[in-house]
Amino acid sequence: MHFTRAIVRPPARSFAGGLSSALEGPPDINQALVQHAGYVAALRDCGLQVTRLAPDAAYPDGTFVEDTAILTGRGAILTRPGAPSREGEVRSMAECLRNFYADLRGIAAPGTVDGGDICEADGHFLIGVSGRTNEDGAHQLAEHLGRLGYTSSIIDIRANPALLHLKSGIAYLGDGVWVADGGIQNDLRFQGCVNARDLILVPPSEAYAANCVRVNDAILVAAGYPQMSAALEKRGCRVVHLEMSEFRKMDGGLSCLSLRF
Ligand code: CIR
Repeated sequence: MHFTRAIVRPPARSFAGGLSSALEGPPDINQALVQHAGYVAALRDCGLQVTRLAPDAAYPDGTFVEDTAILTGRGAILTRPGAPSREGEVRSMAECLRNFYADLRGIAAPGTVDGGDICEADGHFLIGVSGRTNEDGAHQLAEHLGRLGYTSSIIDIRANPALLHLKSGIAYLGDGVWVADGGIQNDLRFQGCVNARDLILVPPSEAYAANCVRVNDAILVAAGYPQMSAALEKRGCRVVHLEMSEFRKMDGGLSCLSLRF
C-alpha cells in the first residue's frame, strides 16, 4: 500500500504516567520528544504529509495513536481501547479523522479493540484477541471490515503473555514478506498466512524489533537490533533505524506512534 499521510501525537509531559510492564525505569520526556521528532522526520522522508495532534496530559499513552483507529482505503473504524485509561483518546482522533474519512465507524461496548492488534496484509486483516482486544470487539471489527469489502481472521494471542498486542510480535512488509518473533510464528502458519520462504524470524534477543513498519520504499526499524537489521538489508530493503528507547520503556513500538494512510 502506498501511503501519503500519517497522524501522530507527540508525547505529553505526563508520558511517564502511562501504562507499562517493561520494568526499564521511567522514560525521559525530553529524550522521548527528540525520538518522536526523529520518527516524524523519517515519515516525511518517506513522502508522507504528517498531521500532528496536540499532546494531552490527561492521556499519558496518547502518543500511541495507532491504538485508536483502523484506517483502510475504503473507510475508517474508531476503536474502543481495552485499557479504561485510554478510552478517551478516541475523541480527538475522531475529530481529526472526520477531515479525511466520510465513512467513519466505531466499536461499541462491551467490545474493545486496540489498533496494535490489527495487522493488514494486502486487504486481509489479522485481528488479535489479546488482553486489550476482546472477542466481541474482534467480531464487531470483522463485520465492519467485511462491509467495507475486506476479509479478516481472528488470532487469539492470550496464551502468549509476552505480547501486549498482535503487532508486538509480527509485521507485514508487503510483497508476501512477514516478520515474526518465535513465539507467534506457529500461530501464523496455522492461519495459513505465511510460509517459511517469506518469513523473517526475529531472534528472541531482538523480539522488540519485530514491530517494524513498511512505509512506501522504506522499512522503519528500532535502532540497536543488528540481526534484524541485517536480515532486512539482505533482502535489499531500505532500512531506516530509529531510536525508540523511551517508547520501549512504555511498552510502545514503532508502529503505534502513527496512523498511516
Ligand atoms: C499501553 O500499554 O497501552 C501503552 N503504554 C503502550 C501501547 C503500545 N501500542 C501498541 O503497541 N500498538
